[in-house]
Amino acid sequence: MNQPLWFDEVYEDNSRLGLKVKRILFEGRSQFQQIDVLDTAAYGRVLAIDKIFMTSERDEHFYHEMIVHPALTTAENIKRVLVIGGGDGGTVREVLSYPDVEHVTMVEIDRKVVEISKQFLPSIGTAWDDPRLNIQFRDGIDYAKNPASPLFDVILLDGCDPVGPAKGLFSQAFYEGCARLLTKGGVFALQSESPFLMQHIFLEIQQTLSRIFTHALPYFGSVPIYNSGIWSWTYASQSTTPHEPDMDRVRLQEARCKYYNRDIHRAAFAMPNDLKKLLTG
Ligand code: SPD
Repeated sequence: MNQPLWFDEVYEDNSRLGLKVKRILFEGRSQFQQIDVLDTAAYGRVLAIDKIFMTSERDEHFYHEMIVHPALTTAENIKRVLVIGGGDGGTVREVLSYPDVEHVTMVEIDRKVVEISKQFLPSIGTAWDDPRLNIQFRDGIDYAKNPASPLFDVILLDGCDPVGPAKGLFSQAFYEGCARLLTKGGVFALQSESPFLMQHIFLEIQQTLSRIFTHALPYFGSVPIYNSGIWSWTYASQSTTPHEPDMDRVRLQEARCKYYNRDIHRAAFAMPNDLKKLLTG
């Protein structure tokens, strides 16, 4: 009898999250990384990069709604948005759900991730044809450092874990570049890893961002397909007062989102005691 096929994300040789695979839809290497698309029993179609789960048909809303809406409901203006990474299309889909967004630049290093996502994950990237979207296949690190890059009201960093080409997306120089590209009242939000299993990376991100921005506030949620389940994002801005959500924008999202609403938004910023101690001493 054939053994069932399992695909594991292994973290530091200490823990692994495994999914039973019904069918491998794509496996191959791009110029930058290993890309796999699997049809799984528990999560539907799943995208993995360098053997790390990125997103799945069944749980993608937990991640994409949370990387986008805390920033987009609170930034002073949301006309111009920059998304760095996010090659599966889930983040730009959420951004483009706001009629006030006039222009989105998506800077993705790996054209192949976009091609494969368009082909195998059409339910995630539903906004590829939106005329407000401009995709540039180039390195987000260079883009952020380039003095010729234009300014944005919101910048979202939807990158991988700090391995391979994504490593530089966790550096102070890169975050400084993003800060320079923000308009006044602008917001920078990024995925900031598991505050439990990857706590050292999470803490380093907080410390680095706090050196650059007036506010750097982590917020939390669950992403079932990520190792350890509990996940964090960080909200950073140069404003002197914290941003309050624009309730018209919140209501718009409450009418369409599966996960995000005003209570989730507020509760996500609640800080667990152990992390509070680690961050504030
Ligand atoms: N541990 C995986 C973190 C990956 C975060 N980005 C995922 C891309 C989804 N658009």
